[in-house]
Amino acid sequence: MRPARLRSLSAAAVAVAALLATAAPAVQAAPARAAAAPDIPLANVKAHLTQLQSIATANGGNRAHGRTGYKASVDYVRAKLDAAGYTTTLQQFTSGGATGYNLIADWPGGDPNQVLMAGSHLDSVTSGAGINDNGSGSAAVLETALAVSRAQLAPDKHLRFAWWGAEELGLVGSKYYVNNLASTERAKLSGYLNFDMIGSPNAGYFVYDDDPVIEQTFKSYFAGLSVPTEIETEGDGRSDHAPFKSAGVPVGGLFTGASNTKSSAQAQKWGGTAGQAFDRCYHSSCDTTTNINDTALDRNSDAVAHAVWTLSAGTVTPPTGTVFSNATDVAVPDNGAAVTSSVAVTGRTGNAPATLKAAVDIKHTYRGDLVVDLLAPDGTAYRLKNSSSSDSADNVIATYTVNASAETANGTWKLQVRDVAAQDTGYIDSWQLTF
Ligand code: DTR
Ligand code: CA
Ligand code: ZN
Ligand code: ZN
Repeated sequence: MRPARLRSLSAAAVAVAALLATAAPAVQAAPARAAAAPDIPLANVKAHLTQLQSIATANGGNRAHGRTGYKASVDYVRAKLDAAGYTTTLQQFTSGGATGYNLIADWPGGDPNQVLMAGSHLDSVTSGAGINDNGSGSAAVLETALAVSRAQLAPDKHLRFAWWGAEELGLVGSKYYVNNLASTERAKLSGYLNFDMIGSPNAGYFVYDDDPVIEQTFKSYFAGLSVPTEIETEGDGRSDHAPFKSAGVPVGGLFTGASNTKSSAQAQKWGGTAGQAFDRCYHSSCDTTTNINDTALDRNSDAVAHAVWTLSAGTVTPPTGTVFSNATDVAVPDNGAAVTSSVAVTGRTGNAPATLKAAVDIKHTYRGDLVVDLLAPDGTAYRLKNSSSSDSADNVIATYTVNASAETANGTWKLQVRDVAAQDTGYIDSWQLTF
């Protein structure tokens, strides 16, 4: 509420504001974590795409299995990795009478009994250069691997990157890798992250709905960007994560869409064109370097790095590092009824922690108008922020620590926001709970 402008403020609210204005909760710094991933430069990722495009152009217009363009693609990626200090291996296989190659790159160090993998297929279809499908995933994984080298990252877990052959023939390369991995080696895989089409021109932001920890790692990253995500539904077994999932390895990944059509609701939240395919050049000759959405490629490349950094830091174990988030905007009525935004907490055991972290992002002018509460699944309210007639600053972007140890962890938790003074409006942008 702005004191300079006389505004209606109920007497009760004035009394509450006066009484509690000094009781605003302390804003806690986010807990110290493993170093955050660096930004992945979009220009670097696009430079790899330019190289892959040149390779296709010089080799009959494609980078398909069994064609010269595929092996040239492998040689390009491998040379970058060798120069960056990786231990690279070419795994050969035969499909359709032609030799295929998987490129495997191990980053020296880390616990050999806990291996985190990230991969993408490097082959295209025969009809085109395959820049979105799947130069985009291959370039993002390559640039993330190079960022690991630049940072001289020394994660708790061992990092392994992979570029698969003959995915377009039916996940042939990744199946060959998993089937030829000794069961003792397979058991060491703590997770496999897959990136197949992450720069679609009419992009959607889809997260694979498989391992919950991997899924939440991606979802909380995009929540931090205030980018809503959806669960990937175009086809569970339709990329290289499928053989790993069948072998019991935790999997996850990102996808920006192929031939399915973007809905009006999706265009509303992501932009782009409703009624049009996410990628109109899917498996076509027009899948060239012009067939990329830079914003989607940049965001997804950064999400790849975030997941690699986060999930390879052995210290972030599920009981303390699981994030439940909601990035759907909720308008807060001016001087009106309270509104809520929910997160469904699952997979926990017992009660919530005594140091439950609630990170909120509420865009609202004159934040003194707002009262913010956390509602536990049983309805118990925990006051995060009181109103204050003197707090004229905008936006509530803060992390609160709540002693929720009396509450059952699993269930629907709600962020409740009420505007108790006329004028100045806003909305819940996103929020998350970290258990
Ligand atoms: N099979 C991939 C593209 C693809 C289609 N649906 C999905 C779902 C999840 C990941 C990838 C895909 C290809 O054509 O390479
Ligand atoms: Ca970036
Ligand atoms: Zn494809
Ligand atoms: Zn693909």
